[in-house]
Amino acid sequence: MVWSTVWSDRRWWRRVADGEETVMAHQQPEGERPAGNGPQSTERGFDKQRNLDAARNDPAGHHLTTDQGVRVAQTDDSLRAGDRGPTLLEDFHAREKITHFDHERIPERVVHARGAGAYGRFRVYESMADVTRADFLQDPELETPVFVRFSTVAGSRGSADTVRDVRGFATKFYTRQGNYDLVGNSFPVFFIQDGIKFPDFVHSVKPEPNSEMPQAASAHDTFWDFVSLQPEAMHTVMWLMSDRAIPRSYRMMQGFGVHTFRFVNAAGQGTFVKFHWRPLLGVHSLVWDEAQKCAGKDPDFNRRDLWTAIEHGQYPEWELGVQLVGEQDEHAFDFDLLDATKIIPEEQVPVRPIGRMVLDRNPDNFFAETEQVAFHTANVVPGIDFTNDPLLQARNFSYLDTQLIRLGGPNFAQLPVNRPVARVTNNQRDGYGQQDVHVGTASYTPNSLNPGGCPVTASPDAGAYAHYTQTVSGTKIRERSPSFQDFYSQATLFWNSMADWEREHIVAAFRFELGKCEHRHVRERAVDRINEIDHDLAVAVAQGIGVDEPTATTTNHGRSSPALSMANLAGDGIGTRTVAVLAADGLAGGTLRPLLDALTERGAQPELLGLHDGELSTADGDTVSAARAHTTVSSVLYDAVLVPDGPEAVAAIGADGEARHYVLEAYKHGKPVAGIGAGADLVAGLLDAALPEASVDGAEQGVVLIADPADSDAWRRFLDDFVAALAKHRIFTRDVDAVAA
Ligand code: HDE
Repeated sequence: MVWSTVWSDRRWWRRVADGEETVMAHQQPEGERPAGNGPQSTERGFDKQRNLDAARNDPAGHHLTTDQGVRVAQTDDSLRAGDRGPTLLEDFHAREKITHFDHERIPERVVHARGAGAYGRFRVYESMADVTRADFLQDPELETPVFVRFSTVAGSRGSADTVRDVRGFATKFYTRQGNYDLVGNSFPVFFIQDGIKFPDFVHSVKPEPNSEMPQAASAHDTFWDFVSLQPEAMHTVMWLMSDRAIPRSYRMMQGFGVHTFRFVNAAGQGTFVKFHWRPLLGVHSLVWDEAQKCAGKDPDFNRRDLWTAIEHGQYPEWELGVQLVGEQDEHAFDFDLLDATKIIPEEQVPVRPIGRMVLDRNPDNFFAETEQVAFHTANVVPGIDFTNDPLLQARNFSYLDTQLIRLGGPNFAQLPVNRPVARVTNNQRDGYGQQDVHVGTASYTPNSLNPGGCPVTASPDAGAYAHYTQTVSGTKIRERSPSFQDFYSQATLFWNSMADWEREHIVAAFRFELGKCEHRHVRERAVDRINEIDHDLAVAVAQGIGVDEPTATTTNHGRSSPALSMANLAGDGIGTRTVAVLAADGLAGGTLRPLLDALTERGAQPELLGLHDGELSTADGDTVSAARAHTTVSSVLYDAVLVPDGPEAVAAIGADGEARHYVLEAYKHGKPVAGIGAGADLVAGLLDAALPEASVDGAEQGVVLIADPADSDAWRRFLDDFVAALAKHRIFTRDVDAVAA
């Protein structure tokens, strides 16, 4: 099926199947477009997809050829002297095919190696001209194409998605003034203050160099050794120990620019700015036991989730927000705006929503697009500038440098995914893989040989980048500013802002991670550092990892910031939540169909998991198709589990250990569990047996049961309760420790 992009009635781009509508509303008629790789514009936007079309290679209707375009008659046997004889050097096709294969791999990213990307569009709500002259932030009617790459940080390219880690959230805006890259993370803060520490930090979290273990994990000695010796890390360590580090979905994750950047308006006036992405689906995470199991059951869990949602037309959306601080207020905070280990609490400077992004197209080719995309913090457009944050300054060096080795030379900006939609003309020449055929004799400025001396420089009024004017003076010094020396206040602020269940998960995470450290002194030092954040937290951690409780009492400042708690960021819809509906022959089709319809109508995705794949017979003599057999998936891959009615089916489900495990494991992970008729009896029986001491049912506990589905009032209540439980995402008030699952 061919997909194209149309203007939807919600004023967002969406793709529809071929045949319904194939014209892209923003496409400009062929003749009106400038030649070359220049802007393919309309009044309202620039078409990156058209820009990519030139590079797309679709085999449909074509013969197999060599790289030279010569058609190939046979590709299964090499050319040889006699059918049992030696292979001939003359076989140019075999040599070319194998040589190309030998060179297929490029170095993976030194960090953020594992990622998933998608294309989409961004649009500002209203002109931001008062603070920035950035063209893509002026006109609410203008939409700017984007490519976003989400990633984990520590793991290799083939590592699992659901590890405990920061997530990258890098956005390339293909603006008509050139590419702007907002290379952010899922946490608003970073582990270190100065980029010179980045190699040390990354070496500590990567697998230990002697054994190359553990993969994609911070739960080992070198990480905890480093962060406990480098206490500026402790604020971000708190985020890492929280559920923020195991997102349910990239689509349910916040993103942050982290550094303080600078907006500059047409008058040259600067405003400090912090960037925030907020997912419209709310912010949700996995629980740690589930995350570890997902890593085995589906190592592609987050990547698949993004891909599938986009393929199903459930396009993820984020709102872009900014915190703006006038230059006069640079020193109005009890932390330094240039310190990337600090947030600006939202209660102090609210986040102003300024626009929205939707991701609506998967890449055609992972390597060409997601792997070869090259982000760079220094890819800025007029109106966006840097600050002296020493982490940002180092990044402005590192990202260009790293692409040179990763993508093999200086022409990576010409790769289709990296190519700006803005016209590129300059005197940079040659190099490996040069794609452009530069015309003319003069490749220098100034020149009098090219017509008009082109390419000629532009004035800021004609769209040229103008660096923010700033007086800089100082003594050459290798020293950290005293304003960077408070390492614990905001770590405490984070801890104080957590809901009870978030705190429990943080304590458990610390115990798990430090419990993996072999060196006792590393555990002890980490507890000392935690003690600086909160004494009770340090005591709780120490008790779990077999070290002495810290004796030094520290004082918690008692401040909190509600915006930091995921409990306040849940949202209220059930869009794209997945429900595992266990099924077997003999299930009651009469109640099943309206249930599936009701959930689907509300945007959820119920899936019938049969005890066997294929057609299942219903009690009323009909058949329904299982989406797949329950043995091929697992409860950890779903947001809720439901057992439908039908005594024969329920008996079979109850007799199947793996099916029973679905119910108990979902309960343990805080997920809604539901049952209808005989299915309700099964769910209640399983939970009673697992937790004989506790009263576990009740819709407020996310256990939603209906005895008689024929009772229409009860049915309505059942549906409402189940939907409400799904919207909560997880019910963390349950006492689940005793559940063996
Ligand atoms: Fe990165 N980082 N980083 N980083 N980073 C890279 O660039 C680096 C930092 C982030 O999907 C590398 O192309 C230094 C903070 C993302 O392609 C490399 C420092 C934040 C991605 C690099 C930092 C990030 C990267 C590796 C400390 C959040 C993935 C491959 C000064 C604001 C981009 C590459 C993608 C990737 C260097 C710190 C985010 C080596 C030196 C802080 C999302 O250049």
